[in-house]
Amino acid sequence: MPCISEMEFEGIPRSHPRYLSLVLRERVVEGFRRGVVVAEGLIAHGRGECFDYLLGEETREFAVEAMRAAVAALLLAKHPVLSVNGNTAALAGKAVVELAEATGALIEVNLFYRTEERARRIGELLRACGAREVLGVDDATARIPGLEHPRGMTSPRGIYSADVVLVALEDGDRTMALRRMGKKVIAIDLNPLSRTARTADITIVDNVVRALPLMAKMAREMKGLSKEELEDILERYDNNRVLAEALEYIAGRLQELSGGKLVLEP
Ligand code: PTJ
Repeated sequence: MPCISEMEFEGIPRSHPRYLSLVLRERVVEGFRRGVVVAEGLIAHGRGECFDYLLGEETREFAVEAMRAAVAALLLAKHPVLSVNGNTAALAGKAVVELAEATGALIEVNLFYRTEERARRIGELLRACGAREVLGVDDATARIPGLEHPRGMTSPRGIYSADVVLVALEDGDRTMALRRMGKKVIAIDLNPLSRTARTADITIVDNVVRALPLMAKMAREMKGLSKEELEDILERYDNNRVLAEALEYIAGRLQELSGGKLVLEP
């Protein structure tokens, strides 16, 4: 079974003005057909599409700033882990593997709607995308305190003992539980208002399909920086300001598109 994020989807004309958006839908639907993405993941994708529209479907400066801080945190970490769910595996499996290789992070399948069968399928998909080791498939024996049900299960070698965890399309409750465990949490979430976005230490308001490959490239470049330089990037970073800039950007864009008809209080 091929890596979904590297598949070509015949039947979508390249000339279509929404070609990329249609390809992303096909990736999620293919993931659904393979038992990688849950039905709820299709809804989550639609919500993401809506926020991506508001961002103009491009990576903005506030996201780049958050990515730099995130890469610095991953490179400084003793035990960094990339948490992968069904949607992320289908949309950007290859880029997850590239980021793991560039930062030395481990990859763990960590699911909100966990079943052992789906974890296994996601593990297989990530291996098809080039991952050498995938945690959380048959070793999710440790529970995140405060999270009942299978959604709380993690690998003792992975998220459970990690100091820095990157999550994408994550649930706010689990993000909070990871923070309570003392971990630094990096979130990729198109919605700057979500509980995850507002709880994480570093929030990248961007699409995983753009953010993850760009972060892998940044990591390869930033590897040459000293520990002090990386620490300096982290110290200067302010997540509240970055989130405010994301909202300001969306509001400004709506204002512009409405021809200045929206009244924004100063
Ligand atoms: O595979 P599982 O079992 O772990 O389940 C995964 C889903 C996504 C179904 C689960 O985590 C979920 O229900 O997530 P939520 O609560 O819908 O949150 C998803 C968040 O990700 C929302 O804020 C979306 O706007 C955002 N989002 C959706 N698509 C993307 C995205 N963020 C970045 N890139 C996207 N492509």
